[in-house]
Amino acid sequence: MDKPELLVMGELPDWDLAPMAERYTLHLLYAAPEPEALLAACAPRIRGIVTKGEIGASAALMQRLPRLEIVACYGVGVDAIDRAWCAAHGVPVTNTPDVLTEDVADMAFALLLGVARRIPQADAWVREGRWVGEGSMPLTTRVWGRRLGIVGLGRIGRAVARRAEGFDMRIAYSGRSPKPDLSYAYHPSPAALAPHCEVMVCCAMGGPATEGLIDRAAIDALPPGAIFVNVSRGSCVDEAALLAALREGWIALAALDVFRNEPAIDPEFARLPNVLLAPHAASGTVATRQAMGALMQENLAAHFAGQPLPTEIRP
Ligand code: 8YV
Repeated sequence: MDKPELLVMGELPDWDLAPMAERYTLHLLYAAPEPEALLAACAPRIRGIVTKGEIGASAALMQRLPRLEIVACYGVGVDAIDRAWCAAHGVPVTNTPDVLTEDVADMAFALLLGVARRIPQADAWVREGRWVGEGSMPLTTRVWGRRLGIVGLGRIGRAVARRAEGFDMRIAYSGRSPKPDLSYAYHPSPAALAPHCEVMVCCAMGGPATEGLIDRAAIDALPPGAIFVNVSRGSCVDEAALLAALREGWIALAALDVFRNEPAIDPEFARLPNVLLAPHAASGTVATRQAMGALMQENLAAHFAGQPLPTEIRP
């Protein structure tokens, strides 16, 4: 029997591509010198799209694939996939929840500690001989015991909160609804949460519901000198307002793993000395990426075997 043909939108590790190539015919769109020519040639036979959190599957693409049966996302966030189109055309969408939660929460804390305690600058201070030449580096900012506001207390937000408890932080959160199982103070919006936040960490899911969620009003409501961390999606933030607050020092420090228009981010971020940058790498450990790939493949295998999908996102 012919192998099902899949369109692979973004680069995947060889440890996924190799076993997938045995079961499927893979069309690697990201590696094609002429993506349009590749698409024109294979579109009528494509039965599945494999995509990633940061790379989308648009209606314009999917309507060119008359045999499309499944969209499998290598990532938990499916904001870049046109789910309304998928629902209307009976195409299931799967993602990779849970397996990446703890690593993303680790990264939120790594970024928070990195920017507050000036870890990149500390490293440079030693390497550049400034310790010998100038003595101690400038003093840094305390993290433990501070007031933390988490925007979005889903799986990742809760994992951030668990870590924050170990740092004796005083935790509050905002989200669509209060979580009755948790005693942290609830606020209905980031603007309402902001006055509490010496540190604000954004863990909200992306997509239309959270577009511009952390807006100018929320940023203006932060106490002066706040620290802002984002491990969710750049689209959750009004970046112009964030940049203005960083320029003024209203937000003293920011640590960002996600941006609008990745990877060609607003170049001003890289010019600001009070920002720590990461290239959308929060889930990027070998162990988690292997687990994400395995779960994505389980979803594909279940689909083509006619079995229930392990982690389908309900339309
Ligand atoms: C990316 C993510 O998918 O899970 C998500 O929503 O954004 C990330 O884990 C990852 O970078 C793989 O490309």
